[in-house]
Amino acid sequence: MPKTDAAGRGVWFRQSRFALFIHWGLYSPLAGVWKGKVYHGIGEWIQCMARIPAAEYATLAGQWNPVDFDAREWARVAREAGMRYIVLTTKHHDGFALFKSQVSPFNMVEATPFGRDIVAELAEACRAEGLGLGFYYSQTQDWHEPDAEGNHWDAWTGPKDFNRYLQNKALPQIRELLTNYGPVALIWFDTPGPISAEASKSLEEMIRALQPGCLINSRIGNGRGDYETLGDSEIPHQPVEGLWETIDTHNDSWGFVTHDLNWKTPGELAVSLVRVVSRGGNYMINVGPEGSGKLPEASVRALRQVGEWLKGAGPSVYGAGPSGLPGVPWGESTRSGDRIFLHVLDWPRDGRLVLPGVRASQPVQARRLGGDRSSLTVTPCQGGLAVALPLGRPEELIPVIEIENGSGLEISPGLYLLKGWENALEAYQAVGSGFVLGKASWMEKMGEWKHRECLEKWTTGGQARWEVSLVEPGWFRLELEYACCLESDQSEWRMTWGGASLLFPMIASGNVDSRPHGGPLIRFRSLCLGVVGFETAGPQVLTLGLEAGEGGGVRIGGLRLVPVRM
Ligand code: H79
Repeated sequence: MPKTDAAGRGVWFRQSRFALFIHWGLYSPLAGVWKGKVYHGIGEWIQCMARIPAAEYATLAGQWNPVDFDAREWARVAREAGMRYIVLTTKHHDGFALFKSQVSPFNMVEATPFGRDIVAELAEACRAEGLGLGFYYSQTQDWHEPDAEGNHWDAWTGPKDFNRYLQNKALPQIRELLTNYGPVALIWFDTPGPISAEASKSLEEMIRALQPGCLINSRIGNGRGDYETLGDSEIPHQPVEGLWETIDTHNDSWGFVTHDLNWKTPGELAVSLVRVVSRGGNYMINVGPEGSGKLPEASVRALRQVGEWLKGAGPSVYGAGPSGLPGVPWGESTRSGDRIFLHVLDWPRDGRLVLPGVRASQPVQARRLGGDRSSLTVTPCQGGLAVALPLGRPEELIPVIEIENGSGLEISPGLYLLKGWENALEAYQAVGSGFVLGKASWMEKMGEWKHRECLEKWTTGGQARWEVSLVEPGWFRLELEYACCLESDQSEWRMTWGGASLLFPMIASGNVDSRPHGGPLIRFRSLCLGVVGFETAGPQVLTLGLEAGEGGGVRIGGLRLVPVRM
């Protein structure tokens, strides 16, 4: 069910679009290492991965003195990145509170030599920098508390009573957070797990009573909350209704670990931001400050460059949403009021940017956003409109073209193939029977989720069709993106496209059903099916069907049509 924001709390949220998530806690100084052993999973899970008893873990607080902590610096980095709010882990699953709490002495002020209230300082810094302030609070898991969920390695004795933990710690601590630090933009819950409907309700009621304007994310559990948090790092293919966000992290871990250098580039961050906004959501990117409080240099550099880009590109992001234009292989598009923004991720080599399925009922005004503002020529072409661009790609993270009078465009929705570009046909765009549209989710290392929509649960005779419109004739190499379990190795499939009909065997892709830690591993790969020319522009159908063999272990991620010269 979409979160419709009937109460109107989400207006600022929709406008904001871009946020900073901060994971910082007792796990940060450990940086993924416990007693000399490196734990490869997400850093904030080290207590669980290393099965550190709660009492022993608690002694870390006595040694944590993060002398480089500077809330104002964190807030400044966020503001300069063009972000509009910050969400801090005030208490993660380990149960350690970064704020002064009467409820539990396991907190920054009482348990560390540092003795400062991190939340108070960040609240002050956010006010000074004009940012919204949000609090992550792990409501179900608390590995410090025998009554809460999550800690299955300590030999707690006595019956567990979740309600006792809820009444004695979670609710009173959230009350402190909503009472002591001024206006709170949002409370961010996580891993609802087995939380009962009554518990979710009591959390929500308390928040509403204390700060009626405070937003609540959907991980409060039981269908509650003002906005939907999608799966970690999950970006949907299509526009999603209502208020929602994608969360992501700058590398693979959330909390700081020394052995994770898999930083996303500034360009990749900007692309993810644009993809999320073009589907109607907010993008919240996480950084994990070091144990000392210092932000990783790579994160600061990357965020700064995104911020530079947003100085010009801001109107295409803040308050913007889906454009309604058909998908294109060269980029993404957003809309804000009457303005349509084209994010040119791949700059056309021939200087022709084709908008398929679009006709203009009046002259179209196009220019570069944040560029030299000179007009770009827009002309009708076969199957759509063409914007004439200079041959050289502007030096920006993502060049943006602005169309001022978007309401003058007549749009024919559909699935268009553009000559000369790598076109993707996604799973969700297929119609047919004998399969279901599902989602594969797995963790590659430990704790970092990967998601892929796919056509799965195939039965013999099942057939998926992609009905496309070819804008101009052209030659393509067809690649199949798929994952295949051993049991479906050599199952027989048929692909028909552009006059070709090809019977081929599926090849096991190396999935692993289950691993001791981290569940199954699903491996998508691509299989080249052949090179075929499409002779005529206009409607075309590509079909993929299971002819014989066991298809239950096959997941079809989609098709790619890679342009070739023949
Ligand atoms: O706060 C971040 C994560 O710590 C939290 N949500 C984001 C925002 C999160 N909670 N759970 N998970 C993410 C996924 C959990 C992965 C695990 Fe595991 C798989 C936990 C237990 C099995 C990997 C393997 C980590 C520990 C063992």
